[in-house]
Amino acid sequence: MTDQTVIPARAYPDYPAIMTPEQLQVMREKARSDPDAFWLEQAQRVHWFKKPTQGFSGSFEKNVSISWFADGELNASVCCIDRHLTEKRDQVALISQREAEGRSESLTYHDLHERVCRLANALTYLGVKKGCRVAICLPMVSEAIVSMLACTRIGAVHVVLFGGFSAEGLAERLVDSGAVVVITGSMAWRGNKAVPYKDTLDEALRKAGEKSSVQFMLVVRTSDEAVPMLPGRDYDYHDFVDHFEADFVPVAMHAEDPMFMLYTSGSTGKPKAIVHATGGYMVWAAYTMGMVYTPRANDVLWCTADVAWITGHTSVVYGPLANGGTTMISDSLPTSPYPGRWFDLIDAYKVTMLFTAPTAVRAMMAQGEAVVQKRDLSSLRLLGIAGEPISPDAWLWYHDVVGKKRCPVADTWWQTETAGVVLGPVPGVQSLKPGSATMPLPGLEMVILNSDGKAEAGATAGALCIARSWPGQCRTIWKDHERFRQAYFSMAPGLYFTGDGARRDEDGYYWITGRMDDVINIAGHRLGTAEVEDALGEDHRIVECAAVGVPHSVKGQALVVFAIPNRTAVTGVDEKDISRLIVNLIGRYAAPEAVYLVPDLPRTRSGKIVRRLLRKIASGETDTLGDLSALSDPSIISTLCERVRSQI
Ligand code: 6R9
Repeated sequence: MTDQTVIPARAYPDYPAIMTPEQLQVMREKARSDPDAFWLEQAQRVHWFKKPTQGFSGSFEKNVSISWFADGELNASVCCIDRHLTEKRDQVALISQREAEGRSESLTYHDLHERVCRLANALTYLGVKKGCRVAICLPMVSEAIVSMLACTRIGAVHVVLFGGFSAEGLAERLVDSGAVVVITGSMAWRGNKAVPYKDTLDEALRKAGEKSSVQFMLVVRTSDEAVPMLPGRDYDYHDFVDHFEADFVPVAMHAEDPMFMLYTSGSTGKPKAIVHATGGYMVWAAYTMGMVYTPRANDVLWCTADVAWITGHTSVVYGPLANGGTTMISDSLPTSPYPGRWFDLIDAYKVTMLFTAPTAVRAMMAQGEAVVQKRDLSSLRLLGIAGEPISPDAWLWYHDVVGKKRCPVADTWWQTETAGVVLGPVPGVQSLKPGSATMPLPGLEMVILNSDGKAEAGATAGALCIARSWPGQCRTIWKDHERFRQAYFSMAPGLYFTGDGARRDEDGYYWITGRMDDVINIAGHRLGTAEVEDALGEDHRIVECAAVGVPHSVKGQALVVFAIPNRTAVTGVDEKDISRLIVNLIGRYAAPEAVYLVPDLPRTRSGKIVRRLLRKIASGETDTLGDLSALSDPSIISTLCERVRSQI
């Protein structure tokens, strides 16, 4: 680990830092000594119909109850649109670049207001009221963002569903959430693959049958081909919505009224819907994005996350718009239709802040430096990262090659459950360490429990927990508060357990070591799969790798490694080299049972490696792989199975 590399904040003299290090320290101290006063002050970042006078109430103990700004009233769409209408009416709020259609669309705050109001009227006409759930299953088109905001204008709870879910997966979520309306598209292109949104939803609704509460479906026409519409249930989005009035009086929401739910995976297979509350979420989106991404005049923030993820909610929609920024969406891929596509889009749209996942950085790295050097990336001023650990190597590549050492890299650690950034730098204010998500934003009290369950101050390692509630904390799991309590509050009394392991160094910087549930035990030696991956990640000959534990008759568990070799490296790497590297960097006990060189790894569309599948493939349990439809490229599975079979 290269904790020794420190890039001082003064390395970016031109970066418009929002405060001095001393001011940041004052904020931290204030948040610590008087949290309620601190958060009530931060709450002023959003527009309230009725300003709150209460901060936090509740407890992490017993049944767990969490409430913030309880006497406040607001509407999220007003925080994101109406409050900017006087000063920024003609400023672009949303750029939607449509690779599939070869065109883009820019909506000003005024346009966005009109579109959101029309849809709010249309949904109301269909019977949607405050508290109703509305499912949104759309590709990256402007209607996705308009739909989310229109729900919040009515007070309906949006449930954004990933378009890559199978019909089975969608049916389960539609039934569980009790959605009454679905907003979808006819289809989408992902690279050169067609994704049939409407067909899959039709099938999902057939499967759900009586158990579904869906009465209407609005279909955005995303291709020229006609899709079958069910009379009385299905409406063409624009034919229907565009006739409604472009004004809608926003519904005043209590701060604790639910704003949206988002399905995420836990340690069990059953998906869980994380519930976020209106007031706390909006303050959190405005605060975290205001601290880390800080939109200024003429800034364009392009967060490449799919809208069906928490990053898509907070970093694409609510964070940038609450701060009056310009947000960009795109249905492009970094390597398709040609390597370097994203760099051309950055130049074409003068993107100033690029926020992506480490997996995309690694994909760019694999294309080689020459692809970047050919492009003009001078519009960029900040680079962001979230979603998974990034190796110091990849971090430095992003920083040096894409950012030309001019742009700070903000590695931000957060979760669906935290709603926004928890660990991350205030750019230009804090020194950066490649591979570290820096430290908590003011107001977050992190605790690391070591293997004895003790919380030590200073340098330590163990289970990453949060000691005190923060406004963006999720309130419950939909219809299963007990599961919520069990999953997050049962490990240590009075602490929220993140599920992640972390190390804190002498300077107070945090290094995420990966999910605690991915720890394997080889003959009594505990080994983090992330430890192995970090070790290999430092070798230039390996683009990316995943380590998993498989059952072993003698040692209990054994390590298996899947690695993507870097074809652009000067020297190659083979299986034996990889074993040797691990033994040398970690120890003999970590010597892998098998190493497979592979062209790619199974990933979700948000880029996370699906280790569950790798474990099964590595242990030869290939007939129980389950549903593969949420993978970004399911065809990789047969390649991996073949590779494993041929090496046995
Ligand atoms: C925002 C998001 C949450 C899990 C989280 C952790 C991993 C997220 C990270 C990171 C290392 C970072 N994670 N950010 N690991 N460094 N900067 O991704 O939410 O989809 O809920 O995933 O992702 O393991 O617990 P979500």
